[in-house]
Amino acid sequence: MRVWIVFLLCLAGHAMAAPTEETIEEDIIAEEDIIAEEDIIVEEPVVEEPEVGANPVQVEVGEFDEAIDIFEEEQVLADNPCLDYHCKKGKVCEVDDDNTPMCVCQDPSTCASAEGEFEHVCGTNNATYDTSCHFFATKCALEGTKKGHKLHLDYIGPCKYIDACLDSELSEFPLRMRDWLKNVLVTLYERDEENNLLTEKQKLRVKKIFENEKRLQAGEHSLDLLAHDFEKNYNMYIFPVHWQFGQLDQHPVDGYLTHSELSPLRAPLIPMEHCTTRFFEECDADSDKYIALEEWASCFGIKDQDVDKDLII
Ligand SMILES: *[C@@H]1O[C@H](CO)[C@@H](O)[C@H](O)[C@H]1NC(C)=O
Ligand SMILES: [Ca+2]
Ligand SMILES: [Ca+2]
Repeated sequence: MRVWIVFLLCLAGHAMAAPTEETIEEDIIAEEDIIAEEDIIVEEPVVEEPEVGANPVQVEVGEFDEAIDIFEEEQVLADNPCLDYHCKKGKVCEVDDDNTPMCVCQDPSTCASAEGEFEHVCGTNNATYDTSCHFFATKCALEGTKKGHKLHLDYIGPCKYIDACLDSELSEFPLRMRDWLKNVLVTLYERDEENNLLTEKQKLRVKKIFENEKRLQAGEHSLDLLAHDFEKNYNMYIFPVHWQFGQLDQHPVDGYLTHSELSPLRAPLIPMEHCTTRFFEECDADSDKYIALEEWASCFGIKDQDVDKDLII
């Protein structure tokens, strides 16, 4: 159960680091890249692989470092057109002969080397990369090829043997996940006095859950109790399941989760919960590689008539 608490912190950290202007800007540029590189045939838009495995500590340190870099560069290279030009992960900015900035694939050898195993990542090709920088630089070099299209960041940490997920174990997964999602939201609600992690509408919904005395408190619960609570307090789970979907459905906001969009949730979880991969695979009931809101809700036991797109915004 400790796993879920650690995970809670990870996600809370991610949510707090959430949608910044920078991310939006990166997306716009990512789209420009696609237009500029029309000669490369891609079957679907190349989307930004979101930051994975961010915990509150890493996020703070990382942002601090970046702030210092920018400050120093501003003084030295005030007229460098790359300064305010953001490239998506795996690319870096370079200027061409006309001093126009453009994004090119980063040479993996320019990535900072890992400070420990915890920085390694495992690709869907079951190859370990030193850091996510190495992974995205390598993926960039394969852009436009079938191999590159299929390659995704699978999970945080070096590749390892992962036990097969048994049917009985698979059925336990949504029980715990649902309970966890509800607790993440309540925790955000409790912390969210002024920093607006939740919108007013969302707060009202979570307030109802928070103030419900019958609510199962966060902590270790037997699977029987979790199952019983879901049956008895089913309504309390509807919003948390929708909310998580909305958190992930960002690139683009279209009611479908791609592999990349799911990554912030999957990647830290897989090494700890061996049913993660199978759960999300089966969640894509029609096997079109996207998890639609209806598919997502149904994986978590939400009835069809309670699936509501308006709950997400
Ligand atoms: C992936 O690589 C790890 C470590 O090299 C190995 O133990 C594991 O069996 C591999 N998994 C698969 C599915 O090949
Ligand atoms: Ca989407
Ligand atoms: Ca699907």
